[in-house]
Amino acid sequence: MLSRRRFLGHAALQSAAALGLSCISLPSRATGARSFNDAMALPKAALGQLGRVPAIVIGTGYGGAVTALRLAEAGVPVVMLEMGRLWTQPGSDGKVFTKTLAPDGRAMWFKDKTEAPLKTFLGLDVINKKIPRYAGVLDRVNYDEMSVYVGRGVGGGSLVNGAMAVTPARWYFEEMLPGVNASEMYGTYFPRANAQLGVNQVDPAWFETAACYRYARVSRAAASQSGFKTVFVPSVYNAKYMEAEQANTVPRSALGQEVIYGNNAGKLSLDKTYLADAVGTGRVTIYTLHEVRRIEQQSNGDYLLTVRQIDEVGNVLGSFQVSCGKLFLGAGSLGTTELLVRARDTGTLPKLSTQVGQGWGHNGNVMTARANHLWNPTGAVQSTMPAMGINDWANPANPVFAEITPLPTGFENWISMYLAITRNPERGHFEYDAATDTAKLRWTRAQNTITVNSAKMMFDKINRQQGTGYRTDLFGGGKVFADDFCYHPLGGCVLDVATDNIGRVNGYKGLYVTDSALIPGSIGVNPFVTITALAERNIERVLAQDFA
Ligand code: FAE
Repeated sequence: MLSRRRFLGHAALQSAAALGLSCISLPSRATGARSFNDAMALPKAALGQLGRVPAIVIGTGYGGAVTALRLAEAGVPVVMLEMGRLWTQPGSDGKVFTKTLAPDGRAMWFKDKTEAPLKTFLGLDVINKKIPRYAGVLDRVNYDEMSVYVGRGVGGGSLVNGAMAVTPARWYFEEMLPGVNASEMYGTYFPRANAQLGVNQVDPAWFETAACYRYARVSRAAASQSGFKTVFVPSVYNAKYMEAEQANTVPRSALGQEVIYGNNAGKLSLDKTYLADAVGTGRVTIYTLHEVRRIEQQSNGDYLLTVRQIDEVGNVLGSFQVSCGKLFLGAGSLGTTELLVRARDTGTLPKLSTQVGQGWGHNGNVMTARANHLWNPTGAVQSTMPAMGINDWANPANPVFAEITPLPTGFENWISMYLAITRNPERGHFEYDAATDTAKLRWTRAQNTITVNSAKMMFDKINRQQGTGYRTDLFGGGKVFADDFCYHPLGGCVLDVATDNIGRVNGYKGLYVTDSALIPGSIGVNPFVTITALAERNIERVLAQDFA
C-alpha cells in the first residue's frame, strides 16, 4: 500500500511531466490533499528568483535522494538541482522510455549514435543506432582510456541500472571504510536502505522453472561444475511483476529487453521510492534540466551556485544564480568530483585539499562472454534483471564476484555473459582541464591488468572444464574482456580523506558529499545499496550535529 506521502509525491512527479514543468513540488495546499488533482505540481518560482534557500542538493541519484528526504523530514526546505529530465511522462509511442532495439533520442544523453556496452554482434555493427541529440537517460562519459556509464534524470543511475541490490561482505566493507562503524551499518543503515529501496528477490522455486532465467541456470551449472558457488542476487525489480511478465499477464519490461535505456515497468527506481517520499513531504522542490556549473563561497559563508538551464534538445535557456546555507553534493562520483576539482582549480573554492579528485576506481568492473555448446541453449527470452552471481569473493588468491548477466537478443544465442567485479587496488585521479572546463579522468588501460587477469582466471577455469571458449565478436576489435568501460564509478572525494567521517568536505563548513564519490574505488559488489546506506548514516549525523 502506498503511503499518503508517497502518493502525493507520485502525483506531483507525474503531473509535473504532464504539464511540461522543469520545477517539481507539491503546492502547499496539497499537504491536506485528498485526490490526485489536489496534489498536482504547480509552477513555483524560477530558480533565478529564489535568492537564498537553506539547503541545496545537487543531483537526484541515491546519495542526493536520501539526503533530500531526511532533510525534509527534519523540517528543512530543500531545493534539488538535476541536469537530466523527469522520466514519468509517456512519449508519442505511449512509452516513457525508448525501445532498446530501436532507440530514439530518449536513449542517450546528447549523442548522435547510441554507445551501448556491446559494440558488435557476430562482428557486425548492428547494435548501435543513429539517434537525434536529446537529453536521453543514459550517458557514456568517454575519457582517454576509460568510459563510464551514468544515468541522467530524476533518479540518476536508478533509471538505467540493473537493479541488483547487493549488501557487501562485511569484512570487505570494514577493510574499505575502516572509519565507519560496521555494526551500525549492518544493524541499522543497510536494513534501512534495503527497506526504503524496496529490495526483494525472485522466488527460488519459480526461478528453477522460469524460461527467462534459463541463461542463469546454464551459467550456474557451469560455475558449480568448476567448483564455484553461486548466490541469488537481491533486486529492486518487483519479482512478482516479473512472474506476471513470464505468465504474459502484464506488459513486458525485464522480459521485453528493457534495461539500460530505462524500464517502462517493474523497477523501483528512486522516483518511485525516496524521491516520491521526499517530494511528498511538501518541502522538496526539484529543478530538472538545471546543471550546476560553478560553486563559490560568499563572505557570509553561504554558497553561491551558477546554474545553466537547458531544454530537452539542448538549447540553453539561461544561466541563473542561487545561494544556500548548506550545500550537499550528490552528482555522482564523476559529477561531484568534477564540480569540486573545477572549484578548487579555478579558485572559487581555493581551500579544497589536494585529496579532492583522488582515489577513483571502477569497482574492478569487467565484462566477458562465453560461447556455450549447441546442446546448452540459454533461451530466446531472457530477463534483463540478473538474479544470480558467482560468488568467489572470499577466495584470497583471486576474489571475484561475477554477475550472470543476460544477452537478450530475442533469439537463441548460446551466450553466457558476465559482469565481473574484481579486486583491483589501482586508483585513478581527476585533473582540471581549462580548455574544456571539465575534469579529466587519469586512468590507463594498463591499470586494468589485474582486473582482466582476475576475471580470466575464473572464466578460463570454467571454459576448460566445460570445453567452451570466449566470444570475440561483442566488445569490438576481437576483445574478450571489455576493459574500456565501467558501470560502477566510485571515489574522487573519499570519506575520511577528502572529507571528515560524515562527508563534510575538508576546508569548508556547510559543504557535504553524499554519494558514490565517498567510496574509495571498490566495494566488491554492485554499489547502490552501500551508497544509500552510507548516505543514510551520514545525514543522520549531519542533522544531529549541524542542524541542531
Ligand atoms: P547517480 O545515481 O549517478 O546520480 C547523480 C545525479 O546527478 C545524476 O542524475 C546526474 O544527472 C546528476 N548530475 C551530475 N552532475 C550534475 C550537475 N553538475 N548538476 C546537476 N545535476 C548533476 O549518483 N549499481 C548497483 O548497485 N546495481 C546495479 O545493478 C547497477 N547496474 C548499473 C547499470 C548501469 C547501466 C549503470 C550506468 C550503473 C549501474 N549501477 C548499478 C551503478 C549505480 O547506478 C551507481 O553506482 C549509482 O547510481 C551512483 O549513485 P550516486 O548517488 O553516486
